[in-house]
Amino acid sequence: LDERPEAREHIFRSKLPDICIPYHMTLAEYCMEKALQWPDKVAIVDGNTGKALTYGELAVLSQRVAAGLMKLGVEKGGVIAVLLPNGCEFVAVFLGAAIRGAIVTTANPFYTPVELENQIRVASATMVVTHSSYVEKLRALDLQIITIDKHVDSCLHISVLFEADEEECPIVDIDPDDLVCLPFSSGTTGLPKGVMLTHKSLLSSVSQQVDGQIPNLYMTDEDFVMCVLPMYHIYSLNSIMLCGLRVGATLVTMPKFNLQLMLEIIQKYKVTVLPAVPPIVLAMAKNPIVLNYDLSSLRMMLSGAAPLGKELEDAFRARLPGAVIGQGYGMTEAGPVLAMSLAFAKMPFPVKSGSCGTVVRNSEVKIVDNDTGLSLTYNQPGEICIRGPQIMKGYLNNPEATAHTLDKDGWLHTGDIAFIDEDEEMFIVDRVKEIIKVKGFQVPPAELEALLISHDGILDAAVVPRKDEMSGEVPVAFIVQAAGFNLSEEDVKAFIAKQVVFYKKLHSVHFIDKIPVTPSGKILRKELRNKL
Ligand code: 4UW
Repeated sequence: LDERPEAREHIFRSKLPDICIPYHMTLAEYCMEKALQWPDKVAIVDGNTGKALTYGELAVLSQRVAAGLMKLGVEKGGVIAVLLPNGCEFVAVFLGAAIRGAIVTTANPFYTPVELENQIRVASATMVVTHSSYVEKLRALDLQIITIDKHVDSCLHISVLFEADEEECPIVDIDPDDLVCLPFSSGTTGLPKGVMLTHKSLLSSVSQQVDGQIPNLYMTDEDFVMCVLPMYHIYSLNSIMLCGLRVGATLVTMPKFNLQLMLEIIQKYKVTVLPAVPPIVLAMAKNPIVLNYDLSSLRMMLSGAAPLGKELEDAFRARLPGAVIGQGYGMTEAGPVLAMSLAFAKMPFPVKSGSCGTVVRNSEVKIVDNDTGLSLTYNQPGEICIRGPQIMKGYLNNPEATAHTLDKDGWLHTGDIAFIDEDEEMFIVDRVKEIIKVKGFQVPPAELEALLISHDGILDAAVVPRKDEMSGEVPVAFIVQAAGFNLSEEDVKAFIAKQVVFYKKLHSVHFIDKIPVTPSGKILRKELRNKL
């Protein structure tokens, strides 16, 4: 009997050769390595205002931020929350913190005070950089607040960072396994957790996408990359911001999505790369106003963070045949990119609509049958597991959740069900985890269920996804009402709506007698989904 692991496991790899990843570098050094070659090139331009920052300016600004953070007492390993819309402030603070050896936790600025408090507490952040309009939401927390726009009482102003002396930029001994970023994700189950991403994780993920002789995601210093997806989400942070800087592209930022504005900006700046989520692909493929713009500069459209149907991909192709469309597949815990379409490679491969890509280089993927634990071969659906230098170190202060997701052999279990065909293309067909994806945003059912049962009139609750043409999925609740209460659907919706960010709002509420559970007490989510 052949006892070697490779004899027992079917492992999938990229069709491109592995590359040499410069693990010894820090993330900031790596992303700004070539900045000196093009100091006068624009690194970031605000698509609305035209305000621009060159690579040379960004390099100096991030050194100033590092110096300023040190002066303010932020130590190596200290955690800073960044609560900002897309723009040069986000990028400079992120890089500056990385140079300082600090860790950035990113969150949606539209989060409610309760959502923010949870994350800031779990992350042990001591400082937040934000816009003056969000300060009131943070007042109750014990935090040093820095505002990027106007001065606000008892807060510092961003000038303490941006006008610090770059000569005082600290030289910090950073290990590749030191943390640099702490995004939050609920993973396969439960509440949002801090995902420990190290310098090595993010650097590896960027390298797997854009480095080497035949990059998988071929972007160059001639590209103008649309940055409309929020930088606080790992997709934009990694595949737009960090990849864009690494190759010397110009990031064209927008603080929030607006189709018409985005089209104007693509036309005006001759944007070449458009990373998007399925609702944006839908708009590009179907909305008539798209036809009023000259979009001939667009050469590449990426979709990710949620499933993109084959029909939609084909509709986009028919409308904009000059642009290559394809998908990437990411998960915060996976650092984040697991697979990327080889249509984006420097030497592109033919690909099929509906595929979420081929596993990235320097990584292994296996597809596991969750009943038998065996790894499967071509065309057999099972849970995707990935192993490589890019995956997370674990969940912050949560060994139990970490052990549930990362096994002893170093495999990350994604909770996504997929098969891989003979051309090494991956197709996601289902999800065995709880998470609901609304326009690519995570909505953790456990969070909504906890809020629901905190209501005196609700005995038990379960939240599951319902398919939705515009958003992909939306959360809906099943409720067991307490005796003596007469709650309406609207009462329950309103109760949740005031406590959560807009995309977590409930779309419908169904009253039932009992939430179906397994003998061990786990909610039978599939049964509820089938009721819809
Ligand atoms: N098809 C179907 C997909 C797909 C998908 C993700 O919020 P998270 O943790 O993370 C993300 C990251 C997405 C991403 C990052 C970088 C990148 O280049 C890229 O593609 C261009 C995408 O979404 O949610 C993770 C979960 O989201 C689902 C899947 O369930 C995954 O576990 N998901 N991408 N193409 N589903």
